[in-house]
Amino acid sequence: MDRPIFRRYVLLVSLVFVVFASHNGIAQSGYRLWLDYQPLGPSAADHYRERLQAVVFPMDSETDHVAFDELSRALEGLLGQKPMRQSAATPKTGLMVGTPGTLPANDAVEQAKTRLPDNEEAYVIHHHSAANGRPMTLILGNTDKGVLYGVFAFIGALQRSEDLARIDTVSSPKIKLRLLNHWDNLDRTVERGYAGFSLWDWHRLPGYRDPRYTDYARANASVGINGTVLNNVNANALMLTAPYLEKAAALADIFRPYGIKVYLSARFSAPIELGGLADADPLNSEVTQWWADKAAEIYRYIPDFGGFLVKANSEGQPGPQNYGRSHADGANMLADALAPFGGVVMWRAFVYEDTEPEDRAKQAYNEFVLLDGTFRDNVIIQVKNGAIDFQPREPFHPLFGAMPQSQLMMEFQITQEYLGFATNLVYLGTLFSETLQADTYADGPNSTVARVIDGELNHQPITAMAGVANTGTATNWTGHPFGQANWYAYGRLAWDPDADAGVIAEDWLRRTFGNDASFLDALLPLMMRSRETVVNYMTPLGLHHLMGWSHHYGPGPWIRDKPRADWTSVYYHQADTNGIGFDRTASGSDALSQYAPEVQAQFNDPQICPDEYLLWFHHLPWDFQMKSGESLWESLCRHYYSGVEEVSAMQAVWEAQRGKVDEIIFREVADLLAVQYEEAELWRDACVLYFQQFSKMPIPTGLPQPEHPLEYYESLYYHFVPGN
Ligand code: GCW
Repeated sequence: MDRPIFRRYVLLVSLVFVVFASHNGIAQSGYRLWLDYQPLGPSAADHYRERLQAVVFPMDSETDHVAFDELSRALEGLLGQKPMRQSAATPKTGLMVGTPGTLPANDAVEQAKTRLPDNEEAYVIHHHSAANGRPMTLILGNTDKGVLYGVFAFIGALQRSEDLARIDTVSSPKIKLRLLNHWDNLDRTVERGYAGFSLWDWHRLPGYRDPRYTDYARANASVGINGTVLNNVNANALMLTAPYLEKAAALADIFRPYGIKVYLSARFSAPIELGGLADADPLNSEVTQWWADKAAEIYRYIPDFGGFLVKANSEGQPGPQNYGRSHADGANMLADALAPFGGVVMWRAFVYEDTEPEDRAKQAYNEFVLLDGTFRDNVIIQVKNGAIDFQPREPFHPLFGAMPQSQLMMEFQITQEYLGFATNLVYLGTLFSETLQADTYADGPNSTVARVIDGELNHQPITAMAGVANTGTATNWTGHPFGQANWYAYGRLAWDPDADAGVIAEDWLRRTFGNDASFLDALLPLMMRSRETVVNYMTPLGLHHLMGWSHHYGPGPWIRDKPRADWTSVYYHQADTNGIGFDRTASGSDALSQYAPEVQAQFNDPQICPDEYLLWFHHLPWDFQMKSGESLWESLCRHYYSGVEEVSAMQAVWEAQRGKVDEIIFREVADLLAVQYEEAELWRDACVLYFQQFSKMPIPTGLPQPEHPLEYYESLYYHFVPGN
């Protein structure tokens, strides 16, 4: 983080701290996430208590009920006082919550109404001083959903101990569909899941409705997530059978009051597997009829069903290309089946050839750009943030700047498949923002990815974002206590892709751990730096895809000779005695030409290309002179070593927090940081030794030699790695 911004945080942090003494030593297992309403310090509590004694909160719907319950729960926990509901304002009333339709008309409501954006999920928190001087806070939504989001935002402000007179916000989501994607299998294993088993207890559904489902919905609603895809994109057709639809419907019923819709991953070959048809050709009328009937059946179970997510012709999944048809043929066929009911199709662009590949980074673009403008209005193309696969760092996916006549959505990975699983502390808000703020130049400067996916640039009516969930049955939901921050940050950025990752991190810290200024001062910079740290010890300077075979755990730069070249590491790093890196300029795969000329100009010349992307786009000799003046080899070593040192610095920062957080969580994070340190060392030593065979240069003086020879690292084998 740059210094001025950091100073601003510090200032803000200390100001709030002076006004309200905060609570210390929160006792929590992590289960309650950022919704753990521990008592506020006395001055904050006193400030709120009197004003929030009585509330006017008309209740017309289930959503109103859950919003009021949440408010009561929060006030009871934070202030030790449940609010009294009243039908009209009395002198004691400091809070009114509702819509222009449900609240009694008065000046305050009229004023707040004028500030409400035209969006059914928008809300305003309006501070009103009546003529008699009595202050009043209004939480006003256009609909009950806006009310719910407003209530959660208001609770957040109380958790941060903000002065009531300053809690005044207008907020409207920039993205319409804000989803989690669960890669959850029906046997409850989770593909790339590191936090236990699937939350969905299929066997006991629909009969047993685990209270955890409600807590899941509360957490999502609190950050604005309004959709969830329940099953893995590597889909089992069984999900679409009646027994499972009944189970999914039970979940949908629980989520509905929280404004959350259920979606399902659809297996493209389901008409064969379930319907007994001879093929799943999207132009075969029997197939289209099968899907139309299936859609009608699903809507009988789930009247507000969101739609399908589809992974087709990718990594062995069936799809329209099996029948010589295009992705548009497949997506449009499903879209037609859902259209009468208002459902959408999220069709993934994560595709690459089964056969001898073109540079994998180019393939999605090659397949999809030709189809621009041919998709139905209820199809949205789901594009991963980068063109390879959720690596610790990738340049933004070229498709974001290349399909102006199609609806595009973002797919991020919240689960840390390539970023250290649930043992590494990595705050992903910065990674998400980096992609969102990247400039595609599709329509001149400031054509950021955020503006593409929020529909501003190409005026797409349906906008969406998906995050591959990091949740599971772990007591604390995400395995690593700080993994919760990534769920939180994802939701906040889906609501507003231009939000500041630092503000979000601070918010999460305060809501999770309280408002102790010294704790925040220490932890905020740590979180903000943590992603760069992992890049340094795993894949610095634009390297990518160096992880262990298949399970993706630990370093594997030596991975070669697999069924496909682009599943190996040697394909991506291309290290040999001449140098290292993947040449994606015109002299190589020319993937760079898929970007706008302005973007090409940033990356094309290795002398100019930012270090972060250097070896993504260039193959360079080991003695190539870096901007720092060091050789490429030296710089590579320094990045690996500094990554490990940074983890050690994180450990020291955390050690100093003893007593400021609950002891169990303190220990858990401390232990996990120790694990992270070992894993970082492993990455560093394995990669440095592996590349040294080619550079034939010494590890720069002053840096310790790896403990073991390369063969040792290559021989390490891990049994039963989770998520595989
Ligand atoms: O990153 C890769 C994962 C696969 C995943 C695939 C995808 C669900 O290793 O496990 O499959 O991406 O996104 O489809």
